[in-house]
Amino acid sequence: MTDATPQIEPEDANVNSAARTEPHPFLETGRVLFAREVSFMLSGVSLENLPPPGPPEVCFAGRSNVGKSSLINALTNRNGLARASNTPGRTRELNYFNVDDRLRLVDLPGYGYARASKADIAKWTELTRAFLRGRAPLRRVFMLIDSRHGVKPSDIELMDMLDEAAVTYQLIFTKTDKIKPPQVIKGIMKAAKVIKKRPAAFPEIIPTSSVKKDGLDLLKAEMASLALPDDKSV
Ligand SMILES: Nc1nc2c(ncn2[C@@H]2O[C@H](COP(=O)(O)OP(=O)(O)OP(=O)(O)O)[C@@H](O)[C@H]2O)c(=O)[nH]1
Ligand SMILES: [Mg+2]
Repeated sequence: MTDATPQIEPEDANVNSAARTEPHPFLETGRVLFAREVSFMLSGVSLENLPPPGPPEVCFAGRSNVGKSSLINALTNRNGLARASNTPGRTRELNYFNVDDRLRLVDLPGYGYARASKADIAKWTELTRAFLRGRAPLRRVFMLIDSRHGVKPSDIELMDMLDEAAVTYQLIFTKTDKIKPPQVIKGIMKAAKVIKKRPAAFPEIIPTSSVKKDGLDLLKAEMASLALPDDKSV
């Protein structure tokens, strides 16, 4: 972590439980997991062509351009693994990545892009809703929020759906390098209030920067806590 990593004070954590006060118990497991092989599996445009259920799955959801693909690249230390671009709406499929046969990451197409066509929005809604509500191995949705913009109405819509479907989601703040640390903390506090009473929301919010590689250890640790155990090391 760099000096720019926002530190949430323990007293703030007590107010909204957005922050961790103890080291994450899966930090080392997460480091080892992501040091192993991560490979692209497939791109699915319909639920029928997704891989048969296997290891636990986590997905990255969020508004268009929030940084989903960049975060996957940063986590796996592979620049071109997930496509990332300046063109919103670039990711149009459900992209599957295999992490050491113990976890699958799914990069979802972004939502909330103002200039998307009605047909594209309808397609996103149909495919991702069906995936998010009905994918049996899905353990957690990482809902990415741009630190500069905070929670938007389209994020709230997704939260409503996930609360109703009882699918756990965790907020991940992205692009923290773009604003000053106190502003990041302020945004996280605000978001913590939004999720406080939501039944399927995981209370801890993780600030990240794919550019500075901040917050990745904690995110890896969260994912490791959901992955199959490492039988190769026993
Ligand atoms: N400064 C900064 N820029 C970032 C960061 N993460 C992503 N970006 C930039 O934000 C833009 C969008 O990133 P993507 O990773 O393509 O976003 P996405 O959420 O996958 O977008 P869609 O696939 O369109 O939904 C790109 O220009 C990235 O370089 C970050 O942590 N810091
Ligand atoms: Mg993308």
